[in-house]
Amino acid sequence: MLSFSEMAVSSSSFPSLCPILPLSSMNCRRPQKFKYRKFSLRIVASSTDPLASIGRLLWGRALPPQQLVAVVRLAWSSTWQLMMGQLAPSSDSGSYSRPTSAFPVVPDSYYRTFSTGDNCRLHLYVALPCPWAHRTLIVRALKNLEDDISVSVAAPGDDGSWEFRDDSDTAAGASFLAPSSDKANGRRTLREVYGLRSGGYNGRSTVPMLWSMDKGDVVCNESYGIIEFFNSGFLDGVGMDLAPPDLRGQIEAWNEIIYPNVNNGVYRCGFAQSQEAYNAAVNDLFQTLDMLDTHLATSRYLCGTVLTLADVCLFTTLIRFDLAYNILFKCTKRKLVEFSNLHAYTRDIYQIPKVAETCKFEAIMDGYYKTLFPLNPGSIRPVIPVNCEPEYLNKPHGREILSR
Ligand SMILES: N[C@@H](CCC(=O)N[C@@H](CS)C(=O)NCC(=O)O)C(=O)O
Repeated sequence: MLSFSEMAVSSSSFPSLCPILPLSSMNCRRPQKFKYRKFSLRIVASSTDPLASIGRLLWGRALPPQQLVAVVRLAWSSTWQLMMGQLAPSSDSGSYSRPTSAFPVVPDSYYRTFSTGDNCRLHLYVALPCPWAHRTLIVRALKNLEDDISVSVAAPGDDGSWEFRDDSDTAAGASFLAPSSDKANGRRTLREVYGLRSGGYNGRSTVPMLWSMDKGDVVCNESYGIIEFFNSGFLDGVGMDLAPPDLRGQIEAWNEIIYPNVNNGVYRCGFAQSQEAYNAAVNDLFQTLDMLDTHLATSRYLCGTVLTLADVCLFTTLIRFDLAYNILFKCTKRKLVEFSNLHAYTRDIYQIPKVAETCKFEAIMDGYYKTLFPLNPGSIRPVIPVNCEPEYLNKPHGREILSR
C-alpha cells in the first residue's frame, strides 16, 4: 500500500481520482495545475499535512468541500464494503452470518478423564474483550477450576488477530487476568498455536480455545461446548452446578432465544451491511430485551432461583451493552440501564464472588473501539459510562427477595 508521501509524488495516483469529478464543476483552472506541477509536487512531498496539500494540488488554493466529500465518501464506502465483506460475512440481504466453529464440541474421551478430577493438562486461550471467551472465564472461576485449567490471555495485534505479550505480572496467581505470554506453547500468535496441531489448520483462529497439552491439539473452540465441559468437572462439591439435570430443558430453550437475538443479535446490528438487515436485527434484539426484562421482574435468574449457564451467556453480552454495543453497534433504541430489571439482574450477577474479576472494562473498550476499526475509523475511545463503573455495578440490586 502506498503511504501518503509516496502517493503525493506518484502522478499516476491523481488521474484515478479525477475522472469521477465533473471537470465543469471543479473549482480549479486546468492550466494552473500543470504550470505549477513541479512546484506543487515538491510542496506535497515536503508537507506535514499531505491531505491538504493533495487538495491544493488538485484544485488550487480553494478546496471545494462538496467534491472532496464526494470523493472521500465513495472511496471510504467502497473500502468499508470490502473490509466488512472480509471481516463480517453476510447473506445476500446484508445480514451478518457468523461462521461456525471448527471444533464445536469437546470429545467424550475428555469428559471421562475430567469427571474423575485427574490432571488432564488442559489449557485455555482467551482474550478479555471477547464475550464468548468471557463465558469460559466465568465458569472456570465459579467451578473453582483456576488451578486445574491454566490460561493464556491474548490481545489484539495491529492487524486485529490475537497475539501474546510479555507477561505483565509473572508473580500473579492463577486468577489474575491480563494480556500474557503463551504459557502452554510459547508462541507469539494464536494462529501459530492453532498451526501446531497435527495436520495443521487453515481456519479462523478464534478465542476461546481449549488446548490439550498432552495431545498437542485443539479440544474445542466453541464457547458453549467449553462451558458445558467445565461445568461437568468435579461435580462432587466443587463449585456450583450451572446446569442441573432438571433445568437443562429450560436452559436450552433460553439459549435458543437469547443466542440469535441477543448474543449474536448485537453483532447482527453492528455488522449489518444493509438498512433492512439492521432494522430486522435491532427489532429482534429489543423485542427480546423487553421480553427478558418482563420475565426478570418476577424471576431472579432466567430459570428461577438458580444461576445457570443460560445466565452466564446472557450476562457477558449485557455487561458490554452500554460500553460498546449501544454506541458502536448502533443498538441505540434503549440503553441497558433503562431496563430496570435487566440492569439489576446484571448487577446481581456481577456481584457474585469472583465474577467482577473477570470483567475488564478497559480491555473491552480498547478491543471494540480500536480493533473493529471499520466501525470506528478514528479509533477514538469514548469515556466509560458512569453506570458501567464498578462502583455503580456494586450498588444494591434488591433481587434477593425473588429467591425467598
Ligand atoms: N462461536 C464462537 C465465536 C468465537 C469468536 O468469534 N471469537 C472472536 C473474538 S470475540 C475471535 O476470536 N475472532 C477472531 C477471528 O475471527 O479471526 C464461540 O462462541 O466461541
